[in-house]
Amino acid sequence: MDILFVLPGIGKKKGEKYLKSWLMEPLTIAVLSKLTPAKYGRVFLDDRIEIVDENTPCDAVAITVETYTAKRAYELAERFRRQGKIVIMGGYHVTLCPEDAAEHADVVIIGNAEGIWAGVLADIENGSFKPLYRGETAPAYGLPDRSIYADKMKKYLPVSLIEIGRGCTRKCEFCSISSYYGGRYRHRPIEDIVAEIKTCEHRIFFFVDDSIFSDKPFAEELFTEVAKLNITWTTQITLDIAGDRELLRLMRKSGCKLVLIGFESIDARNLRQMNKEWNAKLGERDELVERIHKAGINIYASFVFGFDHDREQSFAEVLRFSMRHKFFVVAFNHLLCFPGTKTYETFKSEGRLLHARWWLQKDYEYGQISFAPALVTPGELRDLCGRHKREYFTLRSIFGRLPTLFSRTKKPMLHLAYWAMNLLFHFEVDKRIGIPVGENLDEAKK
Ligand code: B12
Ligand code: SF4
Repeated sequence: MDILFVLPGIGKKKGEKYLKSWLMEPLTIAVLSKLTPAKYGRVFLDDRIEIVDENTPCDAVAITVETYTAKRAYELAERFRRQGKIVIMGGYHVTLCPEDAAEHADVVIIGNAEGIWAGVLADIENGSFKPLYRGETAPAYGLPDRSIYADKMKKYLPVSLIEIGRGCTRKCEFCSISSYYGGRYRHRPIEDIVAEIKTCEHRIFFFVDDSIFSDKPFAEELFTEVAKLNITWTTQITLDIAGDRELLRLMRKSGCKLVLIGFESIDARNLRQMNKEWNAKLGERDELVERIHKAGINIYASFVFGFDHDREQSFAEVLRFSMRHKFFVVAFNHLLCFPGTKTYETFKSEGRLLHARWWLQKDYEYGQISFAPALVTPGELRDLCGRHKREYFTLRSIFGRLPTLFSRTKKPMLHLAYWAMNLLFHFEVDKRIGIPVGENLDEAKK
């Protein structure tokens, strides 16, 4: 039996290439390939960079689905089903909204693939498969099979993606990770992680955890081991790490040069609404940020706008806060009401969703607001995000932040990363807006 793995893209503007800053190696596919018994044939098509042809020889098609890629995934699924292929779907969107995917898949997988994937394939081979399987939430184990996309490696950003653990112990209401993993964090054995790091082609690593400090004693041990490998790495953390100076020191020593922090908002009322008020209670925000910078770690600051106390003024305040701290880069995104989250249910019950299944809406575009914000219109929210993002990434702002970068680090590699990321964001801010989410298949083939 032959399996075709597919990673759907979200779409492209006519005549333009897929966003460079999103072209990371598809770790999900490497993990699934590793879990696939050796007796099955396997191929991988990456919809972001190549044509996904429904005539590709195979018996079953395994598609990974996020909310943004759901429409595109369903279009592809229908094409494969017309060719008589069995379509299997899994991933965040499928787990959090299985009834949506069930309309387009023969087999729906809820949760992690570890522990069930080989059994699902055996059932398909025997013709006795069920429409739905439920995997336990589990950490990854062993080494992912990156040979499945070795031929495409040059097209991806030169960064190796590694999983340390899965989940997060916090329960922010808008967050898919919190809904998927139910407030639990489970990590891999350190030996696995170290062994994997040693096999990777690139020496810059993105540990894809959403909150790497969910288990502090483990994080300490991990950083001590990683320090021996002489690598550079980045990850996503919560601001509370700044409360632990020793952990910060270990982290820096082990090669961490940049962290993404989800500040989300600087308004305590918004943080309360999303159940992230602990982010404000941690102490003086400015002081915590300074501590991270003083430890020699740069910050990719991420904000989400559209909660009930956001008005035009809030954008200016966040921009000022970001400029004051001279963050390496920032993200000013609008709130996304992902299905399966508490925020989605609340907005739905308040009648504030503009479309219940906005991700399938015809002509839905990246940047389009799918709910009614309280103090601005959906159009204003979209424009304010764009305008303030553009402002942070003007050449004047990029140059203006340079002296601070020099005072924080002399490392040429970080200066290179600063220019690469800031220029990429400078040129791609507007390119993102208006990307069709789930483009027409015929358009995609042109
Ligand atoms: C790296 C990353 C990115 C990268 C690259 C993404 C890529 N697809 O290569 C970049 C930076 C470009 C990115 C962009 C975005 N991302 Co992102 N990203 C991640 C991140 C941190 C890691 C993904 C990963 O490799 N995980 C490791 C793999 C092994 O885990 P997994 O995918 O869950 O797979 C397991 C199971 O889910 C299941 N499974 C998954 N697929 C399938 C398929 C089958 C057939 C089966 C059987 C099982 C199965 O089995 C696997 C093993 O157990 C995740 C968070 C996370 N920790 O996972 C967010 C995450 C996927 N991103 C998210 C979001 C929202 C976005 C953006 C929309 C952000 C934005 N506002 O612009 C964009 C959309 C881009 C797009 N999809 O085209 C959300 C998705 C939520 C949702 N409901 O869909 C996540 C979950 C983050 C979050 N905190 O909510 N992202
Ligand atoms: S801390 Fe981050 S990953 Fe954890 S639930 Fe909150 S937003 Fe999600």
